[in-house]
Amino acid sequence: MRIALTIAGSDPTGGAGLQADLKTFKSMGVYGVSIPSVLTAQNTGRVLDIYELPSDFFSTQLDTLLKDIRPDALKTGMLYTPDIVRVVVEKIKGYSLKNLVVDPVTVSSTGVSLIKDGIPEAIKNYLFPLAKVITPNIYEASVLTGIDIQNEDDMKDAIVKLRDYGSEAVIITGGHLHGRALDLLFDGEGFLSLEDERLEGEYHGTGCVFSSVITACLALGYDVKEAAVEAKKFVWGAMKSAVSIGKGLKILNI
Ligand code: PXL
Repeated sequence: MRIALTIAGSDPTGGAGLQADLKTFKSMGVYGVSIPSVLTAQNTGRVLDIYELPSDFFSTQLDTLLKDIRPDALKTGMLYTPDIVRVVVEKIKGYSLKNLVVDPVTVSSTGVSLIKDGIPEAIKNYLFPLAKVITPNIYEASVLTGIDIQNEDDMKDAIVKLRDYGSEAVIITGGHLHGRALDLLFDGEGFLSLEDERLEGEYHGTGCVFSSVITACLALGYDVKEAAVEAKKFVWGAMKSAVSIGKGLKILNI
């Protein structure tokens, strides 16, 4: 059985974060293991509070798991503090982990910041160079590059700049681009545009689920292009059948 690891924040609704990642791995036929980076108090309407784990305990969680289990692929989601990023980088190098997917989470779907000072720089400088693929959305790509992305040309400028930070490939998910649902992949050789019918409305957890499908696909031996096609299809289907389980945002049906 192929194994995928997620290192991410806990989201009790199961719509995003570590819980959504595990469900997605399961749907993809991959065995999921998980390390929480932070705990959030949240429901479908809001993130109320964030609890940081001491970084030495976070480190112990990773050592304990990785001395026993070797994941075929892994992803990072909400890392929250530069200290957590430092530990993640140390473990990826120390255990020679391959097939890293970095979802550079910055803000919740309900508009709350999910990062502390120094996170964009820490992720960019230390984590991206270890990644097979990074999966920012339009907003995250804008924050990380300083390019105000308004259209496909801006997306192309940003994606080239993002790849210069050191990952093998970049996928910008464009669900938040005006009026279009365009994802763009760049692997240094060429661009691949993936466009689907846009589904209106706000959904919780699309970025987490997208990057989890990519991670599961890498664990299964797909290349990045095949993984991107699969992820787009999976997220679209899960959005189409999204459910309202609370009073706030719809949750993807995974
Ligand atoms: O969707 C980004 C995200 C990632 N990780 C956690 C979250 C959220 C959004 O709320 O709660 C834990």
